[in-house]
Amino acid sequence: MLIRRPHLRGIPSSEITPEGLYHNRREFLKTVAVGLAAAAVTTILPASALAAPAPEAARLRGKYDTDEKLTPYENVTTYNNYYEFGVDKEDPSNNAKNFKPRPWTVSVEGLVKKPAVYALDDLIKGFTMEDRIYRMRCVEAWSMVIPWLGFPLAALIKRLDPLPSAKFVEFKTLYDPNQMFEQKRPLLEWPYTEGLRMDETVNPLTLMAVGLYGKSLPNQNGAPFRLVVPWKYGFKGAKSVVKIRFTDKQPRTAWSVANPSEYGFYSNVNPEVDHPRWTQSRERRLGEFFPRKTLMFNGYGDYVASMYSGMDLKKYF
Ligand SMILES: Nc1nc2c(c(=O)[nH]1)N[C@H]1C(S)=C(S)[C@@H](COP(=O)(O)O)O[C@H]1N2
Ligand SMILES: [Mo]
Repeated sequence: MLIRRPHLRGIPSSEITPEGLYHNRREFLKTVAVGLAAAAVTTILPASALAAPAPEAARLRGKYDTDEKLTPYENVTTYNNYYEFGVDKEDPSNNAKNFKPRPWTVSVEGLVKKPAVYALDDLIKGFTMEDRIYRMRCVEAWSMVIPWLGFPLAALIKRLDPLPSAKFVEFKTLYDPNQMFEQKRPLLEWPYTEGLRMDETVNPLTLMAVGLYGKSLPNQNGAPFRLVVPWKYGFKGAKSVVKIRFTDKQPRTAWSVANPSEYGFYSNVNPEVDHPRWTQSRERRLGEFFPRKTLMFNGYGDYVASMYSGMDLKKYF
């Protein structure tokens, strides 16, 4: 199986390999090499990830990429929300080390013409992996810039062929309390569940990511397969997805079930709708001192605002 991956576009090598990260990258390459040899993975990790980054001159940022400075790999992979592995930011990187993202199956269910339990590699076979540099905004008012590696969810939706009656898609994370110890207590309704309206799933910004920084996803970032929706608060991006269900009803979602007055279904980044306990008008970019102004739809309004025209976004928050 061959997946073509364009080189990381527009990323100065100083950002790909920030000082102090060089070692990490070497460690990573070793891990990948070992993983490939040991498991004979029918790789979702493109062979090119093993090679050195492409020459500077060959890189161009794509239409959807932000040209803001990347958040260092170190921060992206050690400052995480993944409650299954602990509630502190550094917990997931420490506690997900032994998580097994292979072999992996995804159950496709509901109002769709091709329901089945798919091996992940079959599910995404032939899709071109793209680098997409997105601003990501957490509901807790911090943000990062992450170079994701993935493919538009629209491609998968098309492949699975939903019935006309399907209006929403639900995504569920793995439920495995033996690997995910926090699932032994009722922190959230497990498994972690998220959902999108059908038009949101096929918006060209919406990705299923299998990697970041040109490498396969670290466990703490949702290996092997997670949702990325850059105009919404980070919690919409369900990690380690094992179930995709097409439905005619708006799905229950983990955070709105936990606290419906604080977290809605839409969760579009909106500086004008404050969280009941803090402002959403500002954010702290990881690695920066002064707060930034939060942008409507996290700055992606040109691509997404029309999906919500006529909706009262204070009501549908
Ligand atoms: N299964 C699962 N997915 C999850 C979460 C979680 O706790 N469990 N946290 C969410 C939140 S609040 C954020 S901000 C993003 C963080 O993604 P990152 O750690 O890759 O930056 O993951 C989201 N996806
Ligand atoms: Mo978040």
